[in-house]
Amino acid sequence: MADVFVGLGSNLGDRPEFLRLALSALQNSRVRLRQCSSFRCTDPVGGPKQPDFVNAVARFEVLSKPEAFLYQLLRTEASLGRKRICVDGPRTLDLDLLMFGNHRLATSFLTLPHPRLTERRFVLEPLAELAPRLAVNGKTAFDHLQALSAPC
Ligand code: PH2
Ligand code: MG
Ligand code: MG
Repeated sequence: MADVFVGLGSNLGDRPEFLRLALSALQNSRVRLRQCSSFRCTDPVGGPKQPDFVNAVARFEVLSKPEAFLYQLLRTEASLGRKRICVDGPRTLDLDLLMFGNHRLATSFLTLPHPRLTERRFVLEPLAELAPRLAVNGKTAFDHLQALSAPC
């Protein structure tokens, strides 16, 4: 049973409802939702000019392998109207696999921990809300968040 963190984001349509639908669609005999952070409205980072996002992070217990769980995330995005039109563009639903237990992977399909996790406040804030002491690349989620806030 792996302790798994997923980043959720939406900036089209009924944004909180897409997040709620995703949380419920992901649960099955191999995937159990343990916790979800609060939903935050965030300014878009990168990509074209686009609407604000609603972001959250959820924690699951997962019996599947990491690649199988990533396929499940991609299928859930597609089933809730995700269209891949441009990089970092607007979307009904984005589900990013942030951490899968202590797995470290770098393949063309999947990198763990998620390579941009520690750069993104819209991910680190809800992650640190759920698990401030979670170790990510040798530092806690809380410390990564503090480092983002520190003046240079
Ligand atoms: N996702 C992106 C690009 N930019 N900005 C915010 N605020 N929230 C996101 O989820 C987000 C983004 C690509 O996945
Ligand atoms: Mg994303
Ligand atoms: Mg994504």
